[in-house]
Amino acid sequence: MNHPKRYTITAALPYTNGPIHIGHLAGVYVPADIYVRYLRLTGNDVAFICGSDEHGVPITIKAKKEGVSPQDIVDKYHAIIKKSFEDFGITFDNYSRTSAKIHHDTAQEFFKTLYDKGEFIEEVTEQLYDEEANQFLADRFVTGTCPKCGNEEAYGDQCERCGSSLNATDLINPKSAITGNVPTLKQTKHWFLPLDKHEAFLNEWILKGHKKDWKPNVYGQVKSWIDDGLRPRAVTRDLDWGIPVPIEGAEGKVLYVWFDAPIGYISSTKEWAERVGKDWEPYWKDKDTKLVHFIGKDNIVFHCIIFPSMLKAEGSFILPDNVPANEFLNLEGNKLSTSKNWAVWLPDYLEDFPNQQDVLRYALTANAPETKDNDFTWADFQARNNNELVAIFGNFINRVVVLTDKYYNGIVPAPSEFSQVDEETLASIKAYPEVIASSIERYRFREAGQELMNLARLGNKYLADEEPWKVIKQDEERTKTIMFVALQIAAALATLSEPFLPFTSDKLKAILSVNSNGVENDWKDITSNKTLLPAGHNIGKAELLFSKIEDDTIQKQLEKLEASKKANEAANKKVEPQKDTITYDDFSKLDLRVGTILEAEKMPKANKLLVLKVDTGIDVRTIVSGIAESFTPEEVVGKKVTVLVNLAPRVLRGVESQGMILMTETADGKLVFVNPEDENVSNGLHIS
Ligand code: B3M
Ligand code: ZN
Repeated sequence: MNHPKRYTITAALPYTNGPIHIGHLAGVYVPADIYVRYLRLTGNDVAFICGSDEHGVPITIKAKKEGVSPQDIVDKYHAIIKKSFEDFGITFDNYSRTSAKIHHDTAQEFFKTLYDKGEFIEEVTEQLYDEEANQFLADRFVTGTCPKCGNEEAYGDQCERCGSSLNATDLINPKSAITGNVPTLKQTKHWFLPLDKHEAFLNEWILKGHKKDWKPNVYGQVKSWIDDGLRPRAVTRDLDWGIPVPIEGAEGKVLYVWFDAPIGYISSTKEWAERVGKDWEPYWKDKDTKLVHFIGKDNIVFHCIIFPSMLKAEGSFILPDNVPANEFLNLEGNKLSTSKNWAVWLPDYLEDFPNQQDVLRYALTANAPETKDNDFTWADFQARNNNELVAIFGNFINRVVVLTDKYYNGIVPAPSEFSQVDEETLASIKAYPEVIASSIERYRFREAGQELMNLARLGNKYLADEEPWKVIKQDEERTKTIMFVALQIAAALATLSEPFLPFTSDKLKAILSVNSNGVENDWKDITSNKTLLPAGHNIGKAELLFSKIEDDTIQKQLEKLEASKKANEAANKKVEPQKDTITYDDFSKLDLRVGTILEAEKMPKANKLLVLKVDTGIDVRTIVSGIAESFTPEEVVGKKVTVLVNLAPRVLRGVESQGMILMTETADGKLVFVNPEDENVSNGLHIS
């Protein structure tokens, strides 16, 4: 394999509005760290760059919610995120933050360069404005219906359902995220990056260029955006949190967070270079440097279209060689969500599973959402640990080390003649670096991780077939050969596991006295003719690499999830204010009766409606009810319900509805028949 020696590897800058969770890890940081560790191990010059993304609307919203300043929020989460990455073993060369001076300077300078080159369009346009909050609304300050896919919860910068990149004014029925009000339009001046002007270049570079080897999910998204036609995009905002726009006439305006954040990769590289006494420029400007961005799928447009257009417009930078974006990880069947607290948070994991970073790394890699969304379950986590790490990898190492200690006092025995199986086994070891490397270089980390486990499987099978514990009784020489071969597999695992299981790799190297005592192995040595653990080498004592995870540990995690979900639902439940007072006469106008549902069927072509036949005691009548998303027809037949029988009839989809069934809803939005005793309904919920 012939690759350039210098790599700039970036991992998406996490927003500092919450801690890191397993979705971030699986999508971005674990694969990036595997890739980087592999590159370092194979002798490359790597800058692994990250930092906190401290601007943008989510941070201001979080600050408002908690009644503190945005600076308080970013300081708090920057510290938490940075520490948890370190503790988890993500080996960034530099972890910066976008509030750093070096970043403000770099981003402003970048803007200024494009401005001076005439790369922006300056335009006064009408933007959404919240009169009550006295503020322009862009990005996550506004939600509404996506014009492309109809998602009613699209944001002013992006629809998370279909991935479209949007302008706030594209949204149908926009609503302010601050007050809930319908925004008005107000004129304001902004600077736009004319993406349409870069369409030809993007077409050439990505679609006609060599980017066919990009992951199909990435290539496909980019192609559809380009095919749809690109439009100018504002790169400034009317906000008070962010990097001031560095030109005259832009007072009170800041750079759009997605303009400054990717420049954060550059400023973080500068910060690193200054610290270690290097020149940053080759990492961003030498065309032999390979630039790779690790991101999640919601960031594709920014890394494949907008940032490259910015870099191209600036003129002196290289462009990414690849953007291996992952799909999303779900948790126990539901979308991970910071705001809904549906997540496994990294700081919590590190506390609940001390010294078990590699178990999570392994489970997330084995289940990585590389080609489609995937689900993390605690049951799978337990199975990966118990059935693979403990039963295969750990078991093999333990047997080899214990037997070596027992038979030879920890000294690697000298082999005599190799059998055919021995020769084949030694040859297979040599093939693994290439096999694993090839998967890693194609960004197939699940496959790579499984190949590593296959090497441990090979070791286990070898021992099980050769049975040194039996052979020792008849043939001491043969036993030495078997143990020698098994020890070579163990040594290969110590080195090859480093990208995937770095803590285990260190432990195993210590056990085998590798990279000390004169034995030094790197990735390439495994393929070479070098003996990884020579006869006479003294290894250390056995130590458990992994331990079994019991059912009650898993049960605790499941309970924790359930509890945090319930707490969050209760906290987010909006109790509507009381309506205007009515008189008894008003009330007595309502004719409420007990009824029984006799028949139910779905209203054709309507997702929400059921057509019911209800026995009200007075008569049997038809009632159309909007409950089809909460009940199947079969579930409601026979149910006793409260019916408002004197509501004026209404025709719905051609069917006359003669009354209304009273319903309420549970905390998670499911409708139920009125029954205050139902444990899922809480105080203050509306009956309607
Ligand atoms: N902070 C978005 C995110 O966390 C954003 C990434 C920036 S990378 C330059 O999804
Ligand atoms: Zn959409």
